[in-house]
Amino acid sequence: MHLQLSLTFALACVTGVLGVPSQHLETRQQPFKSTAITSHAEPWAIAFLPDSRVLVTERRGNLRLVDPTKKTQGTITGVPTVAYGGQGGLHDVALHPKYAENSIVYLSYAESGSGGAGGAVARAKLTLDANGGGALSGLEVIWRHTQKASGGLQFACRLLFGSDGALWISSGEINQMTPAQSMTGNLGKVIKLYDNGTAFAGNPFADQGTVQAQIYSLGHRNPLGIDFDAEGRLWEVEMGPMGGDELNLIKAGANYGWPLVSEGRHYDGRTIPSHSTRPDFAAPKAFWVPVISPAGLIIYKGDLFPNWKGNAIISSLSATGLVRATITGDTAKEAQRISMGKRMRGIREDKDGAIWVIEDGANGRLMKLTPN
Ligand SMILES: *[C@@H]1O[C@H](CO)[C@@H](O)[C@H](O)[C@H]1NC(C)=O
Ligand SMILES: [Ca+2]
Repeated sequence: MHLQLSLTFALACVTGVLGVPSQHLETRQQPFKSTAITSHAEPWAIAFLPDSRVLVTERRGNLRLVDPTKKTQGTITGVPTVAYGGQGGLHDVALHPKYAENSIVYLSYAESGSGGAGGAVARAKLTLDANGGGALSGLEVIWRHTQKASGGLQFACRLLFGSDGALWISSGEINQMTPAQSMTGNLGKVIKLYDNGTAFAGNPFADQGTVQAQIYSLGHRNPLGIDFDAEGRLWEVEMGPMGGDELNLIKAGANYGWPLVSEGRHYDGRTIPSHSTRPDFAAPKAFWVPVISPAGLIIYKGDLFPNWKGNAIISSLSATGLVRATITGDTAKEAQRISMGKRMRGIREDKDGAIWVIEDGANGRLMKLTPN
């Protein structure tokens, strides 16, 4: 009784004296149960196999096969050589929409070449073995950045398949800035392809040239998360420079302004005009100053967290947790920050509505989030 009373009193003091805003109160207790499954060296991305096992990429070039029921992991061999360093290495993994029939998986990664490193996307057939591992075969590079650069920064290259079977790639500008505005290169773009790497026929610049034909939208910096909402609209999160992380609604042919406009400033302190100075560019639906460092995105569609349906859930590095934003029509607004005490690298929603996340860094845990 005493204990309870003093706890209540202490809580009242903390909330009263410090004046914690009420929107942040609910984040004191995590609104979900998190179950740690496995631990990984610099994990980047997760993908669900039909048998409920999970593929996890690790940045040095390892592809792991996780069995969540046993909390064990095996190795998939045959991953291409990756350019590990800076932010580069093995990045995303996605299953072909007809994976159940063709066993094809897609990987994005940084590759070395003339001038440094650039992003690439390859596909291969995945054969699972009886020992909790497997092998890739017939690997084929289907897309790559049109130039490479030193420094190892901002490759991004999230992969996502749409309901029309198209493959979407969120292409970073590898810290080269102006190429994000160039229509003769594919840096700093959202790319839409067929599953074989050929440009999608309905793309907005389809008749303007081979590279132009890949481009769905331009003017992106470091787009690390893409997902569709229930209406089939594509949303994207990208890291801005110093300030100015963005949540964008992606429209065919639109220019999102980088590096000509931003809500942030350059790392050397130079200012950048804001989106409001250039109404011809698409402004973000939400932005963050200071940054949250968005590293992954889902638009929640399940039933396990009914209050989050239709919301953007962003895995965030510098906010060390999840950032939830509500979407109303064409607008978006931050609604909640859920501190998890760790930089959160990746996020995916499973078909049962559970949310899976992976932490960043040396011992990044794969975790399943379910309601309390
Ligand atoms: C790639 O797939 C598209 C759509 O199925 C097809 O039209 C095109 O011919 C294919 N390209 C190659 C090189 O196979
Ligand atoms: Ca922008």
